[in-house]
Amino acid sequence: TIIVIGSNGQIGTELVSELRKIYGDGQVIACDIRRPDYDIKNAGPFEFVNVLEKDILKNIFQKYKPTQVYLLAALLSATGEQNPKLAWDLNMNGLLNVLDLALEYKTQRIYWPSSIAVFGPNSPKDYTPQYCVMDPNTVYGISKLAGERWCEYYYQKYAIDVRSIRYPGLISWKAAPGGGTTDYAIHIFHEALKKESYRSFLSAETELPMMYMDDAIRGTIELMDAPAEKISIRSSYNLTGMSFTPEILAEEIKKHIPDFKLTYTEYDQRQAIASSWPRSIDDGQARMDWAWKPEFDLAKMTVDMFNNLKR
Ligand code: VAH
Repeated sequence: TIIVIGSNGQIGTELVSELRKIYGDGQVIACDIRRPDYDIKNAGPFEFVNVLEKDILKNIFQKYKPTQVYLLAALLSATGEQNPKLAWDLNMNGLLNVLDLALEYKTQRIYWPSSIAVFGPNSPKDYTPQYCVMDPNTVYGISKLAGERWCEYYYQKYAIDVRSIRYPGLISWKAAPGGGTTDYAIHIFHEALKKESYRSFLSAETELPMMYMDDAIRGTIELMDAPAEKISIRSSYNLTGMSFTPEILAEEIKKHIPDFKLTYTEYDQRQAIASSWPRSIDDGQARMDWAWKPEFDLAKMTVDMFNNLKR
């Protein structure tokens, strides 16, 4: 069996349904602190799990003896800054609880997401490499950088097969985003359809690495399916789909909604977070090790978003 902790989140929702298509509903246990808000009659097995309650988590490992564990539960960049100690506690101790139990129950593979948030003001901004200066200045970024170090430590010390991807901003239409700095790129599509306008909390020229969720889910599963000997990175793989600014995204949206108007809010604290992150990412190592290749560019993503949101 496979357990997905944080199954209700933006990534978890789609990862659970994709894994269930591959392994069967009964083999994928969705775990979260609350039930999914979509209709749960046709959902597969669900367990209430708070990743900080190690005894409850241990019962889940004992009950299912999972072959794979995906730990997606976390506070993201913007919400993390509102609640720094909870963000550190959840993001860090949640990971350590899972790593310890995975070791105890000999889980074959563990997946834990990192983020481009591990890079900071002094990291190279363009085509940020796999290895470079990393001085994250959000609690979320600090916890993801420390988490990468723990993953590599457990791999080297205990040969635990933990794998990770530094996700860029992820855009999707199925589940709501989780309070990140890149969420503007999701809200803009909903607002464009509702009122042909959007007020962006990031400035016009704020370029960020982004990826369509279809690519992120496929990339995650391709990484997890790759033979262990192909994996040369045990901290976390750089991965990206594209980079764009709010202005560039608005131009693409106007190809579908010609009267769309993009305006900008007063200064928002998420601007400082976005300005500390790279403009683009070099994901050459993932391309070399496990043949990573994105399939959605900005035009194709925009078409797919509108096709699905307009239904
Ligand atoms: C966030 N969506 O904004 C997440 C992600 C790189 C961005 O980590 O916090």
